[in-house]
Amino acid sequence: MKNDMWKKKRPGVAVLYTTLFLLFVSFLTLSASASETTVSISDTFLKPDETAVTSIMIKNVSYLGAADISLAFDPSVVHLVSVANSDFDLFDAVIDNSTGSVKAVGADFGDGLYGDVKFADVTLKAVGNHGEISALNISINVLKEAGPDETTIPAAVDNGTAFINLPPVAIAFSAHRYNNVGSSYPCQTIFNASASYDPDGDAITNYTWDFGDGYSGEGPMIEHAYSNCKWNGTGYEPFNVSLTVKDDGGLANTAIIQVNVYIAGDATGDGRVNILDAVIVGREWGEKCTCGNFCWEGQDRADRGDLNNDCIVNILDAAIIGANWGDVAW
Ligand SMILES: [Ca+2]
Ligand SMILES: [Ca+2]
Ligand SMILES: [Ca+2]
Repeated sequence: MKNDMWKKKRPGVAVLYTTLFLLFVSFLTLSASASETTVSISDTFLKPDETAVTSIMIKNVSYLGAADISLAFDPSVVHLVSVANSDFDLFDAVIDNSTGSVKAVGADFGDGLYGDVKFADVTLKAVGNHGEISALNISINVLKEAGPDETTIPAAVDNGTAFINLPPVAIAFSAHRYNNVGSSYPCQTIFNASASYDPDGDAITNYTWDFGDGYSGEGPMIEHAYSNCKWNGTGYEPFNVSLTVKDDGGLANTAIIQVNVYIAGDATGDGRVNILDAVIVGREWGEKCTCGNFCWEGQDRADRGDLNNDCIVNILDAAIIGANWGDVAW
């Protein structure tokens, strides 16, 4: 009897929860669509005495009619060469490189601007020394809709920075692009970031790796063992490995590479350990890495056949196939 009463009540509870859930989903949808207008200037990187262009954007507007925006900068670090190329029909800017400010106004002819609007391209020249920075601070004096009502558009500000410094360039290699499963066999992945560089000669002070499996590490050369592979039902998915390098001025750059982690003994990458894998090891028997640093660059099949990642295809790789004969990834 108790059971019957409980059963009768359950549909009402289910309807209540469904309604609450739908309300929550529609709230999320509304919040996502009601994103705000933002006036922003992106970071810019210059060498001493050279110029670079960045842009002031007014993002996510509708019926924008006029804008009056100021930009403040450190005139001992950068000067402004020009402020131009606006999406507005009428545009004018007054640059003052002695105080470090520019005041610019744009006006639309009446039909309004929509979406992401370019207020202006700003051309900067570095007048300071390598390593110096200048804030690029925006203030909004007027931002209003087209038409006679003078309706103000509320907006957030996203300031930028001018760096007299170029960011480093991250370059990542995985010595072995295949196999890489390291839980039960000596099959470490070796990652190498030593080709990364800084275009203006700064020291690279940080090499940070994210191996894509929840683990991370530091250093220009690093080993990592994956403890499992990602089988999606029809094939392996590679791990995305990211390398972030920083120069001694704190500027960063990130590169992403993919590594293929297979079950032990699977040279072909089909998810099974069988005769086809033995064939690869047989055909590549005796092959060694030729490009140094445990690197199989340009030797794709030998890389596959080197199941324990020791840079030679030999009896140890054949033994891994033997020990895992018949295994599957699913
Ligand atoms: Ca640099
Ligand atoms: Ca296979
Ligand atoms: Ca080997």
